[in-house]
Amino acid sequence: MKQIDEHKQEIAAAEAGTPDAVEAFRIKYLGTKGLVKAIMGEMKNVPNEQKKEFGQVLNEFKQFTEAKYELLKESVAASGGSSAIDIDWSLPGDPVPVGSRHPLSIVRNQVLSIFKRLGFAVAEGPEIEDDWHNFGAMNLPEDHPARDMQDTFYINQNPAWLLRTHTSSVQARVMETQKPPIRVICPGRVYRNETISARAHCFFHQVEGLYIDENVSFADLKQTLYFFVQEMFGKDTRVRFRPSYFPFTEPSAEMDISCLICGGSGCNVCKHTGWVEILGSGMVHPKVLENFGIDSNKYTGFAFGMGLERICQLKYRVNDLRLYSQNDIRFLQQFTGAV
Ligand code: 2NL
Repeated sequence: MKQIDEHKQEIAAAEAGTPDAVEAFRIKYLGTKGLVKAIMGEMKNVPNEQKKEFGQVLNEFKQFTEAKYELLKESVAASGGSSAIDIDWSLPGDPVPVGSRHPLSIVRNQVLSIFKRLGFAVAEGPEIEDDWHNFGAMNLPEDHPARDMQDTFYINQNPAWLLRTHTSSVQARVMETQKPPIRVICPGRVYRNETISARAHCFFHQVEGLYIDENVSFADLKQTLYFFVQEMFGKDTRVRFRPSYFPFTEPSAEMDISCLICGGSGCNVCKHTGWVEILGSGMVHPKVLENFGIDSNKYTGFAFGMGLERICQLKYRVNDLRLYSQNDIRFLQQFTGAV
């Protein structure tokens, strides 16, 4: 009886600030190996004539303990699972680390926003493509080396599918479903079967643009891309076009900008020429237009494509392509200050 009195005092004084502490209380006093059960086990040692009185005391002790348990449970629930006693609300909060945008995303967003201001709409499409949208529609002949297994990833289960090698496949899908005037800009990841090194990777990020309407000329191509360069790299940047060849454009041109690193006087980045190549472009080949039922006598268009890794390398001086996909936060954190 004396023991029970002592336990009652202890129980009355018990506190529990968390759900775990409430559970510990239950186990200690009301569990199958708890105190209440243990004291009830004492019943067999009580002389018969006292059993009734002791039984009543025991019962009352059990109810007392259960009531206390309910009380603790309620007060923890009311305080949202933690007690007001053991929390110092004046402590500073846990820091929430703010991430940074990936440099390729930063550059992609910059490129897109410039072309959006010129009225281009953003279009996206699948990374797994069929031969027609990636190659056939783009006027690449059956025996073109780009179609080779060595250069293109084909899907094992169905070699009619491949990983797109450029986002021209997205423009193909736009031409398939829309009529001119067409003015789209297509960002996305593209894949090529290359041995990975500082200068080559098996995937990269591209932005391609396409503009088709009546009377679109090479002058429009030049002025559009010149405007892009001025917005992207600054008003002092000069451009030059060099004749080139792509199966999907005719005529074709590559565009260089004056080297951002040395300002044109010659350095390692521009291999001492003062110029660096940033994109390929040209007037859309009439065959490509006709592939989509676009009358090449009525409509003309220009198109261009650029690798974002290259733009990013020039803007942020990233000298190893592998850095973009290694997820090394020492690299990524350097862009926290960029937009
Ligand atoms: C490069 C060069 C280029 C195109 C992409 C294109 C798309 C259509 C029709 C015609 Cl739908 N051309 N795209 C044209 C010229 C160059 O990309 O160096 N890319 C990284």
